[in-house]
Amino acid sequence: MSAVVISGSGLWKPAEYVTNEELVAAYNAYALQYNERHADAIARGEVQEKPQSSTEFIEKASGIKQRYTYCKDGILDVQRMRPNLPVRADDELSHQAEMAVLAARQALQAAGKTAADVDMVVVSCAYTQRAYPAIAIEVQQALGIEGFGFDMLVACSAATFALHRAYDAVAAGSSACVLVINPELTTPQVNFTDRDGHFIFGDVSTAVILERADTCTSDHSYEILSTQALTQYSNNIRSNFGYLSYADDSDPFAEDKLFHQNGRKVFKEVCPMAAQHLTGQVEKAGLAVADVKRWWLHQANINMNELIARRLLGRDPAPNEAPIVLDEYANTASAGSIIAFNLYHEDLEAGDIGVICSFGAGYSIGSLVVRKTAS
Ligand code: CO8
Repeated sequence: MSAVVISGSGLWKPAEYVTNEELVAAYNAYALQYNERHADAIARGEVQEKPQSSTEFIEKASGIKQRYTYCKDGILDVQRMRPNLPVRADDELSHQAEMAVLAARQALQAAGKTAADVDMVVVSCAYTQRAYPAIAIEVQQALGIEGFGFDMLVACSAATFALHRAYDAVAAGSSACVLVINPELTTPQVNFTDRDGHFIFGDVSTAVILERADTCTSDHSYEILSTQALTQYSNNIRSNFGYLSYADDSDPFAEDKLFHQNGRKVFKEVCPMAAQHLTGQVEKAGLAVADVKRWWLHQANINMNELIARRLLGRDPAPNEAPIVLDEYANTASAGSIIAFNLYHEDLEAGDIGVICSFGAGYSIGSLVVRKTAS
C-alpha cells in the first residue's frame, strides 16, 4: 500500500469582518432597547434583564478580536441582529457551495492537482444550508469533478473526521485523490442577542487534498501516520435546529434552535479529554509528545488551547509550536485546526512531526499525526 499524504490546503476568508468594538456596541444598544421594551415585565421578575457585553471580557475570555462574516449586513442592525443573506434561486450556486469552491480551488492549486485528478469530494462542516441535494455534489459539478461526493456533519470535528474518511478511502484503494472542504457558514446560527455567545463564531472555508504518496508532486506534503477519533455524548453544546420544527409546531427560530452552550462545563470537560486523547494518539503512532514539532489545534478559545498545550508539554508552548488564529478568525467550528495548518506548515522540514486535532460538540475529538515528506 502506498502511503497517504496531505498534499495541499486552501483557506478562503470573506472580505468583511466585525470587530469586537462593533459587535459589543450593537449588542449593548440592542440590550438597552430590549430592557426598555420589557421594563414592566423585568420589574415583575417575569423577564430577565439583558446585561451589557464588554470587549475586555471577550478578548480575555476567548482571545478573539474580530470575526470574518460572509454577510455583515444585518448583524449590527439593532432591529435585526442576524445576517441579511439574499435568497439564491435553485439554479444559482448556493452560498455554501460558493465558499467551498473558493477554498477548494486554492487546495487544488497548492497540491498541483486539477479537477480531473479528484474522485471523491467530502463537504464536512457544522451545518449545511439544506438537506439535499448534497452541497458536495453541487461543488463537484461546479468544479467539474467526476466520481462522487457527500456531506458530513460533525460540528467542530467535521474537518478531522472527514480527513479520517478520506484517509481510509485512499488507504483502501477505493479513491485515489480526495477533496475535503469545510465551508463554515456559522454566523446564521449565532444568537447575536445573547451576550454569552454573540462573540464566538466567524465564517471561513478551508479545503484539503489527500492522495497516494506515489501520485504527489507537491512541495509541501505530509504523510498521515495515524488517525484517531473519540465521541462522548454531551448536551453542553447544542443546536436543536432541524426539520422536525415543521411537524412539532415549535418555533424554528427560537433560542434553542440556535447555537447555545454551557461554556464553562465544556471548558472543564473537554480540556482533559483532548490532552489525554492527544498523548494516546501520539503514542499510538510510536512517538512521544516531545517528538511533535507542531500542534495544529482546534481554535475555540485561547485559554483552552494554552491549557491543553501546557498539559501536553508540561510547559508553555514556544511561539508557533501550537499556533493561535483566534484573534483574527474567532471560532470557525471545524475549520480552526485547518486554518492553523494552512498558515503554519511551510516552515517545517522533512521528517518533522505535526498533529492536527479538533474538539467540540458531541463531544467529539479527532486527530491525525503527520510527518512532513521530502519534496
Ligand atoms: N461580556 C461581559 N461579560 C460576559 C460576557 C460578555 N460578552 N459573556 C459572559 N459574561 C459574563 C458571564 O455572564 C459571567 O458572569 P457571572 O460570573 O456574573 O455569572 C462571567 O462573564 C464569566 O462567564 P463564563 O464563566 O461563562 O466565562 P468563561 O471565562 O468561561 O468564558 C467562554 C466563556 C469563552 C464561552 C468559555 O467558557 C469557553 O470558551 N468555553 C469553551 C467553549 C467551547 O469551546 N465551545 C465549543 C463550541 S464550538 C463547537 O463545538 C461547534 C459547534 C458548532 C458550530 C456552531 C456555529 C454557530
